[in-house]
Amino acid sequence: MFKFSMKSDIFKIFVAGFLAMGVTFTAFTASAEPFTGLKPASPQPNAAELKPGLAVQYYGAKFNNLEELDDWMKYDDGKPGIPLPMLNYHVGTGDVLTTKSNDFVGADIKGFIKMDKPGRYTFLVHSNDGVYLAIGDKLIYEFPTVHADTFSDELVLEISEPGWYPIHIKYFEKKNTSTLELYWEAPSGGDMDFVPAEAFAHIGK
Ligand SMILES: [Ca+2]
Repeated sequence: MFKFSMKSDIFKIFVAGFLAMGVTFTAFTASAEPFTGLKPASPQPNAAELKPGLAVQYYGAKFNNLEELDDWMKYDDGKPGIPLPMLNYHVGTGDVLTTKSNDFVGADIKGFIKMDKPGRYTFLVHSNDGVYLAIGDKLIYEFPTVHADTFSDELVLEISEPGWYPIHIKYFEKKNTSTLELYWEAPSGGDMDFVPAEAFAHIGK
């Protein structure tokens, strides 16, 4: 996608400029380190028990940050929602995820993501409002407060063991527009694009 290659090219020019000036990039190089040590689901889920998409539990309340959602979830079991086939919600002021509400939604999203080849997976999260993302029991990204549509930096995951990994997302939409998107570029190649529906599953009843 033009948008992403543009971002990466500007970043390279920016870094090259500073390197030419003799500036070292401790912070930048550290943030570019891949996430490793992710834990695949153990045992791996049985194909017969898997249903498409990610399971979601909804909490209808006004949240200003993820901490408020965490506190709320201790006292409210929430309501199960229609599973999310994939994370491609960029709906403006429309309904949030699979709810019939356009504001004041908290969501606890769980399931599995299939990374079927070893190697590097580069993810991007696009969010509005707060989001927390853990894969393989490791925190990958967090933007805990209210914000307009924002892309994460590139989040590189390096795995040696292919298979299903647990994925856990906490998300809330306070007001106005809402967005929750997850993109990846898999080691098999291809462009940065939405993580496809076939890479998501949850254990259904
Ligand atoms: Ca919003």
